[in-house]
Amino acid sequence: LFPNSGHSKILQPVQIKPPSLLKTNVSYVRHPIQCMAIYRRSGNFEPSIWHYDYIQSLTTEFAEEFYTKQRDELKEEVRTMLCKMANPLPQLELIDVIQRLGVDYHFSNEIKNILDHVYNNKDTFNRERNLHAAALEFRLLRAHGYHVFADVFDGFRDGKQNFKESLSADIMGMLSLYEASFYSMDNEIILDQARNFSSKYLKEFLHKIEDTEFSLLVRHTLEIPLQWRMPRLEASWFIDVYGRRKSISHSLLKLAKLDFNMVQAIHQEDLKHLSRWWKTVALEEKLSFARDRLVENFLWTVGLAFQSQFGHFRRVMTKVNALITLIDDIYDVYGTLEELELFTNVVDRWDVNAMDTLPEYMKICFIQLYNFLNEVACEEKGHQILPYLVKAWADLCKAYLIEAKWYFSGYTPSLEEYIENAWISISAPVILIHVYFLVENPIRNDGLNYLEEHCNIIRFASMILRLADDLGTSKREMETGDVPKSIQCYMHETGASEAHAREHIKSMISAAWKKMNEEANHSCFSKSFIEIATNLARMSICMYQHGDGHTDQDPETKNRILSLLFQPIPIV
Ligand code: LA6
Ligand code: MN
Ligand code: MN
Ligand code: MN
Ligand code: MN
Repeated sequence: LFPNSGHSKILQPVQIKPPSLLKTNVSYVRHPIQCMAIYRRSGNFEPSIWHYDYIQSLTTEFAEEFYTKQRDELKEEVRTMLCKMANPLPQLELIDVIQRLGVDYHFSNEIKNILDHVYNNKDTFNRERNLHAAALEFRLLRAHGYHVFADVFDGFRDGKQNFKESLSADIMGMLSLYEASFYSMDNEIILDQARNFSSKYLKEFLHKIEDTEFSLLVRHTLEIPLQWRMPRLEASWFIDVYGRRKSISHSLLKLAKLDFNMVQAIHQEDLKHLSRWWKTVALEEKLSFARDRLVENFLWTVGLAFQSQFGHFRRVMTKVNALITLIDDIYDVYGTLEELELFTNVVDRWDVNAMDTLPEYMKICFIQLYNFLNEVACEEKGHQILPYLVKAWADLCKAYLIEAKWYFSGYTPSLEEYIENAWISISAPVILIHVYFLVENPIRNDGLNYLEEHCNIIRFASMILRLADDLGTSKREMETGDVPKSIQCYMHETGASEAHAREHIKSMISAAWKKMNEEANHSCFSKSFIEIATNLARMSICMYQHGDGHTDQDPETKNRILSLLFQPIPIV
C-alpha cells in the first residue's frame, strides 16, 4: 500500500513550481497504435442528466446570513432542553433523535458529557428490567467509542443462553436490540444471537401490523440498520418521520430543517465550483467514452462529510472520485491492453517525459492527474506527501492492470485471489489516503508510518465498498464485458447459483462491518478519519442499494440527489 524505502524513484517527488501546470494542448507524436484498427468496448454510458447550466442556476434563500441568528437561537433552546433532562433514558432517546436528525454535531460537548456520565454510572442505571434502555445505551456508547461489553445483555437470556422468548412481546426492545447488534465486533456471539432473535420477531410484527409510525421504523431498520446508513439521507428521511409525531420538540424539528437547508446551500456552492472545473475536463472529446457523473461523484463526498466546514474536503475529494471514475473506465472499457501497460508504467514512473508514448486520450488524462496531485501536494505545506499519493495511484493502476490482464486472457480467479487485488482496485485506498492528508491536522510525524502499519481500517472499508459495488454493478459489467467480479468468482469456484453467491457476498459484507467496528473502536486515528472511513462504507451501501447508483441515473438515485442537494425542506 505504501512506499517503502526501496522505491527511490517514487520517493523523489517531481519538483513543480506553480504556475507551471501543464496544458492539455501539448503537441505529441502520433503513436503507431492509432493506425491500426482497434477494437474497443463501449460502456454506452448515458450523458449526465444534471446539466452545467442547471447546476450554475441553483439558488436558495438559505444561503442568507439572515438565518444564522435564527439557527443560533434554536440551538440554544435545544441545548437547554438536553441539559435540563434529569433521567438517563429520556436523555439517551433525545440524543438518538438529535443524531438521526443530523444536528448532533452542534452538541458534541453536551452529548459527550451525558455519555461520560452514563458510562461512569452504568451500574445505577437499571438496565436489567428494560431491554430497550440497555440496548440503546449500549449502541450509543459503542458508537461514541466507549468500551462496553456485550455482556450487558446476559440478563436477558435464560439458563440455556438463549434470549428469553417473553421479550419478543416488547417490540420496542426488539427494535433497539436489533440496531445495537450492528455494533458488534468479531466473535461476539451474543450479538449474533441478538440479531437473529430480534429480526425474527420484527419480521413477524410487520406481518401483523401495517401502518403505524412504528411499523415504518421497523421496515426502515430491517432494510438497512442505522449503523450502515448514510447520515445525510437518514436525516432527510427522519425529519419527515419526526415531523409527523404527536409529541415532539418543535424547536428541535425546526433546527433540523433549517440546518439541513443551510448546509445544502453550502453544498450547492461546492457543486457550482466543481462543475466549472469539470466542464473543462468533460469537454475533452477524447474522453467522452467515460462516465460523466460529477453530481454522483459529489454525492459520495457529502456522504463522507456533509458539514459546512468540509467544503474544501468535498471539492478535493470530488476531483479524486471523478479521476478515479475516468481512469477506471479507461482500464475497464476503452483501453487496449498495450495502452494500459503504457499508462500504468507512466503513472508508476511519474514522469511527464515518458508521456510521449501514450495515445492522446491517455495523455490528457495523465496531465489531469499529474496537475491535480501536484496541486494537492503543494497545498500541504511542510510535508512531502506527493510520494504517498503517487504510490497509492500507481498501486491502483497496477491493480486495474491485473484485472485487465485477467479479462483479456479470459481468466477467472478464485474468490480469494480476486479479493486480494479487488480491495485495491475499488480505489478506497486512494480515496482514504487523500482523506487522511485532508483531515489529519497536523499530520503527525509518525503518522505516515502508522498509516502504513495500521491500514486495517482502510482494508475493511475497502472490502465493504468492493463487495457492495460488485452486488450493484456486476450486471452492467457482465453486459459490457469486464473481469469476473466477486459473485462470478464465487459461482465459478463453488458451482453456486447467482442467488446463493449474492447471499454469500452479503455475509462477507456483514463480517467486514464487524471488523470495521472493531478497528474503529480501538484505532489511534483521529475521530474524523475513523468517521469518514466508516462513512465510506455507509455510502457504498447507499449508492448500490438499488443497483448501480453511481452510473445508471436510476429514479431512486435521481430522487436522492434532488432531495439531498437541490430541494430545500419546507420549513413550516
Ligand atoms: C465504480 O465503478 C467506480 F467508478 C468506483 C471507482 C467505485 C467507487 C467510487 C468512487 C467514490 P465500477 P469497478 C469514485 O463499478 O470497475 O466500474 O472497480 O468500479 O468495479
Ligand atoms: Mn469499472
Ligand atoms: Mn475497474
Ligand atoms: Mn463495479
Ligand atoms: Mn487494532
